Amino acid sequence: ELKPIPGPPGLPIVGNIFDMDTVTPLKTLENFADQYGPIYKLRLGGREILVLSSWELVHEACDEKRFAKQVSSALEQIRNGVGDGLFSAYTGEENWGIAHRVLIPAFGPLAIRDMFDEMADVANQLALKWARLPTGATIDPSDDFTRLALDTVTLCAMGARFNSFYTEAQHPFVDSMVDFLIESGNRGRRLPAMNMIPGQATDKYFRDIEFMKQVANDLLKERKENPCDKKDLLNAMIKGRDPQTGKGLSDELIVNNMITFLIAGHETTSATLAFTMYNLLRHPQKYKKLQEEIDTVVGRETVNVEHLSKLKYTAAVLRETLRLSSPITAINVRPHPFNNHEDPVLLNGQYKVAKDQSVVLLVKKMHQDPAVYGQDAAEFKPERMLDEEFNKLPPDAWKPFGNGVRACIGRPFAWQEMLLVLATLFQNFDFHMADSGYKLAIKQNLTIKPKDFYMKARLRHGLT
Ligand code: MNH
Repeated sequence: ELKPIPGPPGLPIVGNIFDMDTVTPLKTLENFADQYGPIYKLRLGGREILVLSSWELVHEACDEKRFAKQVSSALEQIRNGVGDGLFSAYTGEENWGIAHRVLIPAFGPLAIRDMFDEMADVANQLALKWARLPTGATIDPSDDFTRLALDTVTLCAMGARFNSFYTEAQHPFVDSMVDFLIESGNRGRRLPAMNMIPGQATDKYFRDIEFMKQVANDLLKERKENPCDKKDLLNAMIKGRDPQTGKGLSDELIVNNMITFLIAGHETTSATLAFTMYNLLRHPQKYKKLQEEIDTVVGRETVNVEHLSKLKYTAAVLRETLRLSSPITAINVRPHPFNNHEDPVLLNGQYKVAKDQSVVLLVKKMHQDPAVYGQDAAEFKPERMLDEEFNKLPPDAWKPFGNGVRACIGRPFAWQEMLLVLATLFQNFDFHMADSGYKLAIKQNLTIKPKDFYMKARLRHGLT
Protein backbone atom coordinates (compact mmCIF):
# COMPACT_ATOMS: atom_id res chain seq x y z
CA GLU A 1 0.00 0.00 0.00
CA LEU A 2 1.40 3.41 -1.00
CA LYS A 3 2.09 5.96 1.69
CA PRO A 4 2.20 9.74 1.22
CA ILE A 5 5.68 11.23 1.64
CA PRO A 6 5.75 13.96 4.29
CA GLY A 7 7.67 17.22 4.04
CA PRO A 8 7.68 20.90 4.93
CA PRO A 9 4.99 22.78 2.99
CA GLY A 10 7.05 25.63 1.45
CA LEU A 11 5.88 28.47 -0.82
CA PRO A 12 4.53 28.56 -4.39
CA ILE A 13 7.25 28.52 -7.13
CA VAL A 14 10.27 28.88 -4.80
CA GLY A 15 9.23 25.87 -2.72
CA ASN A 16 11.46 25.35 0.31
CA ILE A 17 14.31 27.62 -0.77
CA PHE A 18 13.71 30.01 2.12
CA ASP A 19 13.58 27.13 4.63
CA MET A 20 17.21 26.35 3.92
CA ASP A 21 19.88 27.70 6.22
CA THR A 22 22.04 29.60 3.71
CA VAL A 23 25.29 29.07 5.64
CA THR A 24 24.84 25.43 6.70
CA PRO A 25 22.12 23.81 4.55
CA LEU A 26 23.07 20.48 6.14
CA LYS A 27 21.54 21.71 9.39
CA THR A 28 18.17 22.21 7.70
CA LEU A 29 18.28 18.77 6.09
CA GLU A 30 19.10 17.12 9.42
CA ASN A 31 16.42 19.07 11.29
CA PHE A 32 13.79 18.09 8.75
CA ALA A 33 14.84 14.46 9.14
CA ASP A 34 14.24 14.75 12.89
CA GLN A 35 10.89 16.37 12.22
CA TYR A 36 9.56 14.40 9.23
CA GLY A 37 11.39 11.09 9.53
CA PRO A 38 13.68 8.96 7.34
CA ILE A 39 12.01 9.97 4.05
CA TYR A 40 10.69 13.42 3.26
CA LYS A 41 10.32 15.66 0.23
CA LEU A 42 11.52 19.17 -0.48
CA ARG A 43 11.18 21.52 -3.43
CA LEU A 44 14.39 23.34 -4.31
CA GLY A 45 15.39 25.25 -7.43
CA GLY A 46 12.17 24.15 -9.14
CA ARG A 47 12.86 20.44 -8.48
CA GLU A 48 11.31 18.06 -6.03
CA ILE A 49 13.81 16.00 -4.07
CA LEU A 50 13.46 13.11 -1.67
CA VAL A 51 15.77 13.01 1.33
CA LEU A 52 16.57 9.58 2.82
CA SER A 53 18.31 9.12 6.15
CA SER A 54 17.62 5.64 7.50
CA TRP A 55 19.90 2.72 6.74
CA GLU A 56 16.99 0.69 5.36
CA LEU A 57 16.04 3.27 2.74
CA VAL A 58 19.60 4.33 1.87
CA HIS A 59 20.55 0.68 1.42
CA GLU A 60 17.76 0.26 -1.11
CA ALA A 61 18.77 3.40 -2.99
CA CYS A 62 22.36 2.06 -3.16
CA ASP A 63 21.15 -0.74 -5.43
CA GLU A 64 22.90 0.20 -8.67
CA LYS A 65 20.45 -1.72 -10.82
CA ARG A 66 17.66 0.57 -9.73
CA PHE A 67 19.39 3.86 -8.91
CA ALA A 68 22.34 5.78 -10.34
CA LYS A 69 24.33 8.88 -9.43
CA GLN A 70 22.62 12.14 -10.27
CA VAL A 71 24.66 15.20 -11.10
CA SER A 72 22.53 18.08 -9.88
CA SER A 73 22.60 21.30 -7.86
CA ALA A 74 26.16 22.20 -6.74
CA LEU A 75 27.74 19.28 -8.60
CA GLU A 76 26.04 20.26 -11.85
CA GLN A 77 27.45 23.77 -11.42
CA ILE A 78 30.90 22.29 -10.80
CA ARG A 79 30.68 21.07 -14.38
CA ASN A 80 31.18 24.73 -15.38
CA GLY A 81 34.76 24.23 -14.21
CA VAL A 82 35.61 20.56 -14.65
CA GLY A 83 32.97 19.31 -17.11
CA ASP A 84 33.13 15.56 -17.62
CA GLY A 85 35.84 14.95 -15.01
CA LEU A 86 35.24 11.75 -13.02
CA PHE A 87 33.46 13.41 -10.11
CA SER A 88 30.98 15.50 -12.10
CA ALA A 89 30.47 13.27 -15.17
CA TYR A 90 26.88 12.32 -15.94
CA THR A 91 25.78 8.71 -15.62
CA GLY A 92 26.56 7.06 -18.96
CA GLU A 93 28.88 9.80 -20.25
CA GLU A 94 31.52 8.12 -22.45
CA ASN A 95 34.47 10.07 -21.05
CA TRP A 96 33.67 8.88 -17.54
CA GLY A 97 34.16 5.27 -18.66
CA ILE A 98 37.41 6.02 -20.50
CA ALA A 99 38.95 7.97 -17.63
CA HIS A 100 37.66 5.48 -15.03
CA ARG A 101 39.18 2.44 -16.75
CA VAL A 102 42.48 4.21 -17.46
CA LEU A 103 42.78 5.49 -13.89
CA ILE A 104 41.65 2.47 -11.86
CA PRO A 105 45.11 0.83 -11.89
CA ALA A 106 46.82 4.18 -11.30
CA PHE A 107 44.80 4.54 -8.07
CA GLY A 108 45.26 0.89 -7.09
CA PRO A 109 47.01 -0.32 -3.92
CA LEU A 110 50.37 -0.97 -5.61
CA ALA A 111 50.51 2.43 -7.28
CA ILE A 112 49.56 4.10 -4.01
CA ARG A 113 52.33 2.24 -2.18
CA ASP A 114 54.80 3.71 -4.66
CA MET A 115 53.62 7.18 -3.63
CA PHE A 116 54.55 6.61 0.02
CA ASP A 117 57.88 8.44 -0.04
CA GLU A 118 56.41 11.55 -1.58
CA MET A 119 53.51 11.49 0.86
CA ALA A 120 56.03 11.21 3.70
CA ASP A 121 58.00 14.14 2.27
CA VAL A 122 54.97 16.40 2.65
CA ALA A 123 53.92 14.95 6.04
CA ASN A 124 57.43 15.69 7.32
CA GLN A 125 57.19 19.27 6.09
CA LEU A 126 54.10 19.68 8.26
CA ALA A 127 55.82 18.14 11.28
CA LEU A 128 58.82 20.40 10.73
CA LYS A 129 56.61 23.46 10.53
CA TRP A 130 54.89 22.64 13.83
CA ALA A 131 58.18 21.74 15.49
CA ARG A 132 59.56 25.17 14.65
CA LEU A 133 56.62 27.20 15.87
CA PRO A 134 57.26 29.31 18.96
CA THR A 135 56.22 27.59 22.21
CA GLY A 136 52.48 27.89 22.78
CA ALA A 137 51.70 29.01 19.23
CA THR A 138 48.17 28.43 18.02
CA ILE A 139 47.67 26.06 15.09
CA ASP A 140 44.80 26.22 12.61
CA PRO A 141 44.56 22.51 11.72
CA SER A 142 42.10 23.01 8.84
CA ASP A 143 44.46 25.46 7.19
CA ASP A 144 47.60 23.35 7.63
CA PHE A 145 45.86 20.11 6.64
CA THR A 146 44.60 21.86 3.51
CA ARG A 147 48.17 22.81 2.62
CA LEU A 148 49.28 19.25 3.36
CA ALA A 149 46.56 17.56 1.31
CA LEU A 150 46.94 19.90 -1.63
CA ASP A 151 50.73 19.59 -1.72
CA THR A 152 50.39 15.81 -1.43
CA VAL A 153 47.97 15.42 -4.30
CA THR A 154 49.89 17.78 -6.62
CA LEU A 155 53.17 16.04 -5.84
CA CYS A 156 51.96 12.43 -5.96
CA ALA A 157 49.50 12.83 -8.81
CA MET A 158 51.29 15.35 -11.01
CA GLY A 159 54.87 15.54 -9.83
CA ALA A 160 54.54 19.26 -9.09
CA ARG A 161 55.36 21.04 -5.85
CA PHE A 162 53.07 23.76 -4.54
CA ASN A 163 55.33 24.11 -1.46
CA SER A 164 52.48 25.62 0.55
CA PHE A 165 54.39 25.33 3.81
CA TYR A 166 56.92 27.86 2.60
CA THR A 167 54.54 30.73 1.98
CA GLU A 168 52.28 32.77 4.25
CA ALA A 169 49.30 32.63 1.89
CA GLN A 170 47.99 29.45 0.35
CA HIS A 171 48.74 28.83 -3.32
CA PRO A 172 46.50 31.16 -5.43
CA PHE A 173 44.92 28.03 -6.94
CA VAL A 174 43.32 27.41 -3.53
CA ASP A 175 41.63 30.83 -3.42
CA SER A 176 40.20 30.32 -6.87
CA MET A 177 39.10 26.79 -6.08
CA VAL A 178 37.47 27.70 -2.75
CA ASP A 179 35.58 30.63 -4.31
CA PHE A 180 34.62 28.45 -7.27
CA LEU A 181 33.19 25.79 -4.95
CA ILE A 182 31.29 28.31 -2.81
CA GLU A 183 29.78 30.01 -5.85
CA SER A 184 28.91 26.62 -7.40
CA GLY A 185 27.00 25.86 -4.19
CA ASN A 186 25.20 29.22 -4.35
CA ARG A 187 24.32 28.74 -8.02
CA GLY A 188 23.01 25.25 -7.27
CA ARG A 189 20.53 26.58 -4.75
CA ARG A 190 19.20 29.39 -7.00
CA LEU A 191 16.46 29.14 -9.57
CA PRO A 192 18.18 28.56 -12.95
CA ALA A 193 17.02 31.93 -14.34
CA MET A 194 18.80 33.77 -11.54
CA ASN A 195 22.13 32.31 -12.66
CA MET A 196 21.73 33.93 -16.10
CA ILE A 197 21.87 37.43 -14.65
CA PRO A 198 25.32 38.89 -15.38
CA GLY A 199 27.25 40.59 -12.60
CA GLN A 200 30.43 40.68 -10.56
CA ALA A 201 29.85 37.31 -8.89
CA THR A 202 29.42 35.63 -12.28
CA ASP A 203 32.48 37.40 -13.74
CA LYS A 204 34.62 36.34 -10.78
CA TYR A 205 33.25 32.79 -11.04
CA PHE A 206 34.36 32.39 -14.64
CA ARG A 207 37.70 34.11 -13.98
CA ASP A 208 38.37 31.58 -11.19
CA ILE A 209 37.60 28.76 -13.61
CA GLU A 210 39.99 30.20 -16.20
CA PHE A 211 42.73 30.47 -13.59
CA MET A 212 42.33 26.87 -12.40
CA LYS A 213 42.44 25.67 -16.02
CA GLN A 214 45.55 27.69 -16.64
CA VAL A 215 47.36 26.18 -13.65
CA ALA A 216 46.38 22.65 -14.73
CA ASN A 217 47.28 23.33 -18.37
CA ASP A 218 50.71 24.64 -17.36
CA LEU A 219 51.37 21.44 -15.38
CA LEU A 220 50.28 19.32 -18.34
CA LYS A 221 52.42 21.30 -20.76
CA GLU A 222 55.42 21.09 -18.45
CA ARG A 223 55.09 17.29 -18.28
CA LYS A 224 54.68 16.96 -22.04
CA GLU A 225 57.79 19.07 -22.62
CA ASN A 226 59.72 17.10 -20.01
CA PRO A 227 58.49 13.53 -20.37
CA CYS A 228 59.48 11.07 -17.66
CA ASP A 229 58.42 7.58 -16.67
CA LYS A 230 57.23 8.40 -13.19
CA LYS A 231 54.22 6.20 -12.46
CA ASP A 232 51.78 8.89 -11.44
CA LEU A 233 48.24 9.87 -12.35
CA LEU A 234 49.32 12.47 -14.88
CA ASN A 235 51.44 9.99 -16.85
CA ALA A 236 48.65 7.43 -16.62
CA MET A 237 46.30 9.94 -18.23
CA ILE A 238 48.78 11.05 -20.89
CA LYS A 239 49.90 7.56 -21.89
CA GLY A 240 46.98 5.34 -20.91
CA ARG A 241 44.61 3.73 -23.41
CA ASP A 242 41.18 2.48 -22.42
CA PRO A 243 41.21 -1.33 -22.78
CA GLN A 244 37.55 -1.29 -23.82
CA THR A 245 37.48 1.40 -26.53
CA GLY A 246 41.19 1.80 -27.24
CA LYS A 247 40.77 5.53 -26.74
CA GLY A 248 43.05 7.83 -24.77
CA LEU A 249 42.20 10.97 -22.81
CA SER A 250 42.11 14.29 -24.69
CA ASP A 251 44.06 17.21 -23.21
CA GLU A 252 40.75 18.76 -22.19
CA LEU A 253 39.70 15.61 -20.34
CA ILE A 254 43.10 15.40 -18.65
CA VAL A 255 42.79 18.99 -17.43
CA ASN A 256 39.24 18.36 -16.21
CA ASN A 257 40.48 15.40 -14.21
CA MET A 258 43.58 17.16 -12.87
CA ILE A 259 41.41 19.92 -11.40
CA THR A 260 38.98 17.26 -10.19
CA PHE A 261 41.75 15.51 -8.23
CA LEU A 262 42.86 18.80 -6.70
CA ILE A 263 39.28 19.56 -5.65
CA ALA A 264 38.15 16.07 -4.60
CA GLY A 265 41.50 15.07 -3.19
CA HIS A 266 42.19 17.79 -0.68
CA GLU A 267 39.06 19.18 1.02
CA THR A 268 37.81 15.76 2.01
CA THR A 269 41.17 14.57 3.33
CA SER A 270 41.95 17.76 5.22
CA ALA A 271 38.45 17.88 6.74
CA THR A 272 38.74 14.27 7.91
CA LEU A 273 42.09 14.98 9.55
CA ALA A 274 40.75 18.12 11.25
CA PHE A 275 37.68 16.25 12.61
CA THR A 276 39.98 13.45 13.76
CA MET A 277 42.06 15.89 15.80
CA TYR A 278 38.89 17.38 17.25
CA ASN A 279 37.48 13.97 18.20
CA LEU A 280 40.72 12.83 19.81
CA LEU A 281 41.12 16.02 21.80
CA ARG A 282 37.53 15.71 23.02
CA HIS A 283 38.12 12.09 24.07
CA PRO A 284 41.41 11.88 26.00
CA GLN A 285 41.06 8.11 26.57
CA LYS A 286 40.82 7.44 22.85
CA TYR A 287 43.67 9.88 22.22
CA LYS A 288 45.83 7.93 24.66
CA LYS A 289 44.97 4.60 23.05
CA LEU A 290 45.85 5.91 19.60
CA GLN A 291 49.15 7.37 20.71
CA GLU A 292 50.07 4.17 22.54
CA GLU A 293 49.39 2.18 19.40
CA ILE A 294 51.59 4.47 17.33
CA ASP A 295 54.33 4.28 19.98
CA THR A 296 54.14 0.48 19.97
CA VAL A 297 54.02 -0.01 16.19
CA VAL A 298 56.26 2.83 15.02
CA GLY A 299 58.14 3.97 18.13
CA ARG A 300 61.04 6.23 17.21
CA GLU A 301 61.53 4.69 13.77
CA THR A 302 60.82 6.66 10.64
CA VAL A 303 57.28 5.77 9.61
CA ASN A 304 57.29 3.27 6.74
CA VAL A 305 54.58 1.69 4.64
CA GLU A 306 54.66 -1.59 6.61
CA HIS A 307 53.75 0.23 9.82
CA LEU A 308 50.50 1.55 8.41
CA SER A 309 48.56 -1.70 8.07
CA LYS A 310 49.37 -2.50 11.70
CA LEU A 311 47.71 0.68 12.97
CA LYS A 312 44.36 -0.98 13.67
CA TYR A 313 43.09 1.42 16.30
CA THR A 314 44.20 4.45 14.30
CA ALA A 315 42.23 3.10 11.32
CA ALA A 316 39.20 2.63 13.57
CA VAL A 317 39.53 6.26 14.71
CA LEU A 318 39.47 7.39 11.09
CA ARG A 319 36.46 5.20 10.28
CA GLU A 320 34.57 6.48 13.31
CA THR A 321 35.40 10.07 12.41
CA LEU A 322 34.19 9.48 8.85
CA ARG A 323 30.99 7.98 10.25
CA LEU A 324 30.12 10.91 12.51
CA SER A 325 31.49 13.70 10.35
CA SER A 326 31.42 12.46 6.75
CA PRO A 327 32.95 15.47 4.99
CA ILE A 328 30.73 14.74 1.99
CA THR A 329 27.48 14.72 3.90
CA ALA A 330 25.18 13.51 1.13
CA ILE A 331 25.25 11.83 -2.26
CA ASN A 332 22.61 12.24 -4.94
CA VAL A 333 20.97 9.50 -6.97
CA ARG A 334 17.88 9.07 -9.16
CA PRO A 335 16.08 6.03 -10.58
CA HIS A 336 18.50 4.49 -13.07
CA PRO A 337 18.02 6.25 -16.42
CA PHE A 338 18.86 3.15 -18.51
CA ASN A 339 18.29 0.06 -16.41
CA ASN A 340 14.98 1.01 -14.99
CA HIS A 341 12.01 -0.61 -16.66
CA GLU A 342 9.42 -0.30 -13.96
CA ASP A 343 7.63 2.93 -13.30
CA PRO A 344 7.00 3.89 -10.59
CA VAL A 345 10.08 2.87 -8.66
CA LEU A 346 9.18 2.00 -5.13
CA LEU A 347 11.11 2.33 -1.93
CA ASN A 348 10.20 -0.15 0.78
CA GLY A 349 7.25 -1.10 -1.44
CA GLN A 350 5.60 1.94 0.11
CA TYR A 351 6.93 5.13 -1.39
CA LYS A 352 6.63 6.05 -5.03
CA VAL A 353 9.69 7.59 -6.69
CA ALA A 354 9.15 9.29 -10.05
CA LYS A 355 11.49 8.39 -12.95
CA ASP A 356 13.35 11.70 -12.85
CA GLN A 357 13.08 12.21 -9.11
CA SER A 358 16.17 13.46 -7.28
CA VAL A 359 16.98 11.36 -4.26
CA VAL A 360 19.41 12.66 -1.66
CA LEU A 361 21.09 10.05 0.51
CA LEU A 362 21.85 11.97 3.68
CA VAL A 363 24.79 9.78 4.57
CA LYS A 364 25.92 11.70 7.63
CA LYS A 365 22.48 11.30 9.23
CA MET A 366 22.16 7.67 8.13
CA HIS A 367 25.46 7.03 9.93
CA GLN A 368 23.60 7.63 13.18
CA ASP A 369 20.72 5.26 12.52
CA PRO A 370 20.14 3.52 15.89
CA ALA A 371 18.92 0.43 14.00
CA VAL A 372 22.55 -0.12 12.92
CA TYR A 373 24.67 1.75 15.45
CA GLY A 374 22.51 1.41 18.57
CA GLN A 375 21.38 3.95 21.11
CA ASP A 376 24.90 5.35 21.47
CA ALA A 377 25.09 6.09 17.72
CA ALA A 378 25.88 9.77 18.35
CA GLU A 379 28.92 8.97 20.48
CA PHE A 380 32.53 8.76 19.31
CA LYS A 381 33.54 5.14 19.95
CA PRO A 382 36.33 3.96 17.65
CA GLU A 383 36.13 0.46 19.21
CA ARG A 384 33.02 -0.22 17.15
CA MET A 385 35.09 0.30 14.00
CA LEU A 386 37.87 -2.19 14.72
CA ASP A 387 38.15 -4.67 11.83
CA GLU A 388 36.04 -7.40 13.38
CA GLU A 389 33.11 -5.09 14.21
CA PHE A 390 33.52 -3.08 11.03
CA ASN A 391 33.32 -6.18 8.84
CA LYS A 392 30.09 -7.19 10.55
CA LEU A 393 28.25 -3.99 9.62
CA PRO A 394 25.32 -4.49 7.25
CA PRO A 395 26.01 -3.48 3.61
CA ASP A 396 25.83 0.27 2.90
CA ALA A 397 25.80 1.19 6.60
CA TRP A 398 29.10 3.10 6.27
CA LYS A 399 29.21 5.24 3.12
CA PRO A 400 31.62 8.17 3.57
CA PHE A 401 33.26 7.27 0.23
CA GLY A 402 30.04 7.07 -1.77
CA ASN A 403 28.50 4.19 -3.66
CA GLY A 404 29.25 1.55 -6.30
CA VAL A 405 31.05 2.49 -9.52
CA ARG A 406 30.77 6.16 -8.60
CA ALA A 407 32.39 5.67 -5.21
CA CYS A 408 35.63 7.47 -4.39
CA ILE A 409 38.50 6.38 -6.65
CA GLY A 410 40.95 8.11 -4.28
CA ARG A 411 40.10 6.07 -1.19
CA PRO A 412 43.38 4.08 -0.93
CA PHE A 413 45.27 7.30 -1.62
CA ALA A 414 43.47 9.18 1.15
CA TRP A 415 43.72 6.23 3.55
CA GLN A 416 47.48 5.90 3.22
CA GLU A 417 47.95 9.64 3.51
CA MET A 418 45.78 9.98 6.63
CA LEU A 419 47.35 7.03 8.47
CA LEU A 420 50.81 8.31 7.64
CA VAL A 421 50.02 11.83 8.83
CA LEU A 422 48.49 10.66 12.12
CA ALA A 423 51.44 8.35 12.78
CA THR A 424 53.93 11.13 12.04
CA LEU A 425 52.11 13.69 14.17
CA PHE A 426 51.37 11.59 17.25
CA GLN A 427 54.81 10.06 17.18
CA ASN A 428 56.31 13.52 17.53
CA PHE A 429 53.81 15.75 19.30
CA ASP A 430 51.38 16.07 22.16
CA PHE A 431 48.32 18.13 21.31
CA HIS A 432 45.92 20.33 23.23
CA MET A 433 42.88 22.34 22.28
CA ALA A 434 43.72 26.04 22.15
CA ASP A 435 40.41 26.74 23.91
CA SER A 436 39.33 23.85 26.13
CA GLY A 437 35.77 25.22 26.09
CA TYR A 438 35.56 24.99 22.28
CA LYS A 439 32.16 23.76 21.10
CA LEU A 440 32.13 22.04 17.74
CA ALA A 441 30.73 24.24 14.99
CA ILE A 442 30.54 23.27 11.33
CA LYS A 443 31.66 25.15 8.27
CA GLN A 444 29.96 23.90 5.15
CA ASN A 445 31.22 24.23 1.61
CA LEU A 446 31.33 21.32 -0.83
CA THR A 447 32.41 19.45 2.30
CA ILE A 448 32.04 20.18 5.99
CA LYS A 449 34.88 20.91 8.38
CA PRO A 450 35.23 22.12 11.99
CA LYS A 451 34.83 25.88 12.25
CA ASP A 452 37.17 28.08 14.33
CA PHE A 453 38.89 25.02 15.79
CA TYR A 454 42.43 25.69 16.99
CA MET A 455 45.00 23.61 18.82
CA LYS A 456 48.54 23.62 20.18
CA ALA A 457 51.36 21.17 19.63
CA ARG A 458 54.31 20.35 21.86
CA LEU A 459 57.27 18.28 20.69
CA ARG A 460 57.65 15.06 22.70
CA HIS A 461 61.34 14.72 21.88
CA GLY A 462 63.60 15.67 18.97
CA LEU A 463 61.78 15.30 15.66
CA THR A 464 62.01 11.69 14.43
MN1 MNH B 1 36.83 11.13 -3.16
C1 MNH B 1 34.25 10.52 -5.32
C2 MNH B 1 34.68 10.97 -0.53
C3 MNH B 1 39.48 11.50 -1.01
C4 MNH B 1 38.96 11.61 -5.81
N1 MNH B 1 34.85 10.83 -2.98
C5 MNH B 1 33.93 10.59 -3.99
C6 MNH B 1 32.62 10.41 -3.43
C7 MNH B 1 32.74 10.54 -2.08
C8 MNH B 1 34.13 10.80 -1.79
C9 MNH B 1 31.62 10.47 -1.07
C10 MNH B 1 31.33 10.15 -4.21
C11 MNH B 1 30.62 11.45 -4.52
C12 MNH B 1 29.28 11.31 -5.20
O1 MNH B 1 28.66 10.24 -5.19
O2 MNH B 1 28.81 12.30 -5.76
N2 MNH B 1 37.03 11.26 -1.14
C13 MNH B 1 36.02 11.13 -0.24
C14 MNH B 1 36.57 11.19 1.11
C15 MNH B 1 37.94 11.33 0.98
C16 MNH B 1 38.22 11.37 -0.45
C17 MNH B 1 35.75 11.09 2.39
C18 MNH B 1 39.03 11.43 2.00
C19 MNH B 1 38.91 11.14 3.27
N3 MNH B 1 38.87 11.52 -3.37
C20 MNH B 1 39.78 11.57 -2.36
C21 MNH B 1 41.10 11.73 -2.91
C22 MNH B 1 40.95 11.78 -4.28
C23 MNH B 1 39.54 11.63 -4.56
C24 MNH B 1 42.38 11.82 -2.11
C25 MNH B 1 41.99 11.94 -5.37
C26 MNH B 1 43.26 11.97 -5.22
N4 MNH B 1 36.64 11.08 -5.20
C27 MNH B 1 37.65 11.33 -6.10
C28 MNH B 1 37.12 11.20 -7.45
C29 MNH B 1 35.75 10.88 -7.32
C30 MNH B 1 35.49 10.81 -5.88
C31 MNH B 1 37.91 11.37 -8.72
C32 MNH B 1 34.74 10.62 -8.43
C33 MNH B 1 34.77 9.15 -8.79
C34 MNH B 1 33.82 8.79 -9.92
O3 MNH B 1 32.66 9.21 -9.88
O4 MNH B 1 34.26 8.09 -10.82
